[in-house]
Amino acid sequence: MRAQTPMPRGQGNDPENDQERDGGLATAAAKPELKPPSMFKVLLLNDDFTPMEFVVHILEKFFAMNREKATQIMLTVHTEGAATVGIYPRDVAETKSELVNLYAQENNHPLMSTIEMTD
Ligand code: TYC
Repeated sequence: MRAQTPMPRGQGNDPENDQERDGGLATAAAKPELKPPSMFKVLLLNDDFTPMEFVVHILEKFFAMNREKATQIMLTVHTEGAATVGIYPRDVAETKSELVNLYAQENNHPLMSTIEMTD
């Protein structure tokens, strides 16, 4: 049997006890932030000049697609004018789109990507 020493106020060891944790102050529990982040599509736009092989390379390099998937998406952009190539939180989508545009520019191709909020 353990000896029971009285516990002074506010020095308990129960982490679930708000009053002890807050040093005796009455505090409101924080509202839990449960909203998932808005998601953004990265779109690839067609143009008349960028070589198909370069577009396939972009999709492999920045969107981790295998050659077959990259070729299929490239042809969708070519025939439809644009296609979604990935969906990410805003900062990731912005970064990917900017990296694609920079890389195309560095390689002297007019290829453009842009982002759009999902519904
Ligand atoms: N239309 C281009 C061509 O005929 C190919 C292309 C595909 C360009 C997709 C851009 O996002 C693009 N060479």
